[in-house]
Amino acid sequence: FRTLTTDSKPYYITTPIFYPNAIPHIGHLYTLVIGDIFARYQRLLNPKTPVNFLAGTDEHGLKIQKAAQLKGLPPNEFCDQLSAQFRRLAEQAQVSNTVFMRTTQPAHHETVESVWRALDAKGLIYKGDYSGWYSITDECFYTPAQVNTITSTGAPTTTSIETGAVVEWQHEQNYMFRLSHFRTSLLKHYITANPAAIFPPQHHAHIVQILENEPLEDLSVSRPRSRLSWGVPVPGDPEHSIYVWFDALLVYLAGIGYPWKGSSGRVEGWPVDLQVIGKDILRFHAIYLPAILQALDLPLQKQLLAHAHWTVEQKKMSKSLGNVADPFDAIQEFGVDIIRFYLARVGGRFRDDTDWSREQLEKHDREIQSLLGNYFLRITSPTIQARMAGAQPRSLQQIHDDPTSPNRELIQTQRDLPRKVQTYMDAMEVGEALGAIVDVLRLANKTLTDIAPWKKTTPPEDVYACHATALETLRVAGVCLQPFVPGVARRVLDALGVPAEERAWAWAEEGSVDRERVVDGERLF
Ligand code: ME8
Repeated sequence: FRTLTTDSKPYYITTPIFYPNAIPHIGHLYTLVIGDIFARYQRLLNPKTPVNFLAGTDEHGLKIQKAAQLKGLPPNEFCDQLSAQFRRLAEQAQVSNTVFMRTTQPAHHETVESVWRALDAKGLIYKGDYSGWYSITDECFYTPAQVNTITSTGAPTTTSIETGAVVEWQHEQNYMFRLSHFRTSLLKHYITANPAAIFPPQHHAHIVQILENEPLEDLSVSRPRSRLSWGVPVPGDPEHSIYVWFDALLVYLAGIGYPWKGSSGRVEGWPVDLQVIGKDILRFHAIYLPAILQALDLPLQKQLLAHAHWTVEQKKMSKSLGNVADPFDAIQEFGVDIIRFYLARVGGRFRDDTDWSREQLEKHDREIQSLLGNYFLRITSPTIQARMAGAQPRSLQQIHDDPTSPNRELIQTQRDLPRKVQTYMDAMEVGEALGAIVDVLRLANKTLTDIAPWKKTTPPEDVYACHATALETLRVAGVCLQPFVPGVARRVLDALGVPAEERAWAWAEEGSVDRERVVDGERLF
């Protein structure tokens, strides 16, 4: 197992901070859950290293300003109401974030000002004339090459080719960040220093291709106050507000108290070890943020995981389109563990968009209930207890070493499971990791059916061996399931009487079940 390195910095993991322009949907829940799986996994793997886990809401900008106006509310009240929904979602989904940042918090505001001043002092911010196509939905400028104008339905509309969002031509005086200075150093980072920085690899290749082939233009980082009143004022020039993305990306620094430095002289808790984002915001996290970090002489994020999207009828689920599935309803109806299981199992490959499907959700509900819940009930039934009476106790090793034992394959597979899951998790293959656990449970169910310990003709010794193997399978699976379905995993381990201090990852291999402590007939779901 991986042990502590000399770098005793807390593990730092982040999700995006979401726009509270509407209530959250399944896509937001999914990102939170994926982040949480990694956070919980890290805590189990290295129990001595604290995990900082940031989530939050991105509250400035035109999109929020406009949405609040439509509701007839002052933007701060509007944000208070909706931000609370994102926080409630994280709580209901048992997401173990340690901090929930709102960009309207004074602490965040201070970080943004301080970064602005630092970049300004280095001559990396200048005032210039800027024109381009702005999308309020996407909160970014597009170049003429990135948009399309359609005239078929009367008035011409211009939209972003990438997202389909409507754009408007803007010409104004803005502050610019010298992003163009960082093209070579970013390329060097992605090609030589950290060639696996972005996962899945297709996104890494895409970013390298952009940096190699497209001109990296300076970034407009402010808007005239007359257009954008809901934002952090530019230090020293209150006629301008800071661009919402520049503000938002700094939340990852604000979340660990930047610019505060510890006794080492380093920014404590930096860098981020893992950023989970959707592929829609890759450019901001893979180009803009790293450039700002290089400008600040800070180390870059170690790893970016850019996942694909949940779709409805092949269209991206989005607040702007309104084609959303309600995560609160889903949790209410199926229970949090089933939803987490479905999101991780189906969405754990990160590469392809997936249609949200009630039918698939129900299928996965049945799968885990049967493989885990029913299995536990079957193995701890009074019939089996009675059928074991008088059997000579044997250790798992003895059961395994018996060449005729029908439990051998299961024992071996279950022993290999923690390492297998770890290998997948370290490669960020969350779907495969969970799949490996499901495979062991499937084999366990098959083994149980083959041995049929409830049959009168099965000798008590065989019932005992089958029962002992099953309890151990459940224990190992229970430990390994903790990051994914924390509630069910806790109930499995509680029912097996596994002490709290024996649930860390290393115990999956080292521990054992104390039969005296097992509570029979528990319902796990
Ligand atoms: O972009 N499928 O906020 P946002 C999967 N505030 N994930 C989805 C999704 C879908 N259909 N829809 C949204 C912003 N997401 C900025 C981020 S970070 C400094 C600022 C998830 O509310 C996914 O993680 O539009 C995506 O990247 C994020 O929500 C966008 O949320």
